[in-house]
Amino acid sequence: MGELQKLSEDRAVALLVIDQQMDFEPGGALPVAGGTEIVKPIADLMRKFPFIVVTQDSHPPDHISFASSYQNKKPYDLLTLAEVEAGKVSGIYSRDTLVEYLRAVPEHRQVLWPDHCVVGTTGWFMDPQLPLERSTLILRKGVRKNCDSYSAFFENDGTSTGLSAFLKARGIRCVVTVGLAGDYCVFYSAEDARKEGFDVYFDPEFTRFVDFPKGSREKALEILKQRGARIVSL
Ligand code: VGL
Ligand code: ZN
Repeated sequence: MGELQKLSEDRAVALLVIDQQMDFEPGGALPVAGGTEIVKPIADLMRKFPFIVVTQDSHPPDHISFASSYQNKKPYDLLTLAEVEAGKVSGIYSRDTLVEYLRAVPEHRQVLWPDHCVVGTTGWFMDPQLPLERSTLILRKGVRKNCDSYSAFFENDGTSTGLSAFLKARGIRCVVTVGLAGDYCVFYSAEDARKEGFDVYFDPEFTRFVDFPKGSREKALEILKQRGARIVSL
């Protein structure tokens, strides 16, 4: 029996479909190269697994992660704690708000993104080829204006989404992580799943990478390996 079949028949396994939304596919606001190629394979996985969590990146306009919320910032710039503390950043967020946020997030910095996945816009919708009716849970994340959320488990400031408890309450011990993007939301979700004690299967065939900053694809795979995720070909 193949590994995929074993996983899909194991009642302790959940498929996590991360942010397979139109804005992350080519033609969207934050396109991930090759993001369309994985839709059919993921749809097939969704027809095999009985327990599926789908996440949907869901931002209000003026989100803290949007470059457009700042003066003198453009998409893919970094926002750092040091420049905020030095008074070099202005925009719709107060210095106090930004300092508080950046103190709480990994590496005290935020990549600034093009506006994307604004609730209700075309790009926010899940790819229509996904059989969403099969989902056990559709989890919206990144909803708070003042905080980004890459991981399905914890927002970037550490606030829990409740997903870990949700899965554990239903006997899930293992997750298969797929979707977009492999070095952001899929990576952080897989990493947090390991931290929460889940077995993790990560198949690079079912994700695509932003690879920004350059090398983030390799870095993500390396960290996941170190954390004991299984990088496999299903
Ligand atoms: C994502 C950047 C910003 C993702 C979401 O789904 O990987 N990346 N928001
Ligand atoms: Zn986002």
